[in-house]
Amino acid sequence: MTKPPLTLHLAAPRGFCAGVDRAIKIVEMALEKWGAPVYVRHEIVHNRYVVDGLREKGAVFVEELDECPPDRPVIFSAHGVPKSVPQAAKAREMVYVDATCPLVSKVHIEAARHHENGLQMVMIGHAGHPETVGTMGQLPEGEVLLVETSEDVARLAPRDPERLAFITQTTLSVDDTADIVAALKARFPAIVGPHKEDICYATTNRQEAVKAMAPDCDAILVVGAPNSSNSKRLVEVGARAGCAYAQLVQRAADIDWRALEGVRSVGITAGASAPEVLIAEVIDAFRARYEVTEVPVVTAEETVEFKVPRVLREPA
Ligand code: 0O3
Ligand code: SF4
Repeated sequence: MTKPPLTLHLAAPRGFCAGVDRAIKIVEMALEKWGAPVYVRHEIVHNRYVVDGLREKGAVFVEELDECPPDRPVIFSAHGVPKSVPQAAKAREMVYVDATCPLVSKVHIEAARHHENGLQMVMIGHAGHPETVGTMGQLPEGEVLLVETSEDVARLAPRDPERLAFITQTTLSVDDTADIVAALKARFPAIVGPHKEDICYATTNRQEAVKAMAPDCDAILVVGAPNSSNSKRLVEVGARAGCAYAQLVQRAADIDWRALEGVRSVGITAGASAPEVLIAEVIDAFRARYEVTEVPVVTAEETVEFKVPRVLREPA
């Protein structure tokens, strides 16, 4: 039987970012250095395949530090942790390695600097997301006010509207965040903050690539996990940029082939925590059903790399 033709638009950049790459390496190197088990507080990155693979090598995933024994090393996930977490690890004399992405740590430092200057913070982020919890947890209770939408900005009741700064989660929608920042500046003209926001290069680039391909795609599949903020934003960006069907899939088995009946062009991208092997699996699933023509959609080149912490680079 002849296969129907299909154009596959392959977004680039897609998939792993430098912070995710580093965080996974940290767990692997910690397992090599100290042997199993090594504890990891929270999913190292939001991807079940990655987490299961590390678990097989001897990593034990927990949600809170007090679930770890004091005599085994513990790693903090790429999303960052409140200040109280390393403090508690120190108090228990634990060996810990912080896999917080340096671009998240940069936001923590920004928040601390504004606080030292006597400014109250407004954080643009998603309530309950570990990065938001970690960043808000850099400062004492009440010093960081959270907004998720422009409507939330109207409800803010800061201590002093003249002495405010804003920070953001790194994985937000670039366009939604621009609207929220505009609402903040309109209501609080004295508010200080980064040039635009704290959204990282990887989030920005992946959204750009999706925007570029969306008008040419009957459907877009984003490889990523349901708890991955940056992956979910890619689905929204694709839909908003004009693609009628944008869907998150964890791997090939999740593809709804009936929903794709009749499509002639499909866009493929992946969140920053989705491994290449799952992206390849999705592409292969299309090759099995269609006569595929691949079209790369390259909107940026990425060369960012982060070193692992020194403790893991030193000989055992
Ligand atoms: O923050 P998000 O839910 O997107 O996290 P992921 O999916 O693990 O991706 C990595 C991003 C990150 C660690 C924080 O910026
Ligand atoms: Fe770091 Fe950005 Fe990757 Fe988050 S998405 S881990 S901030 S590079």
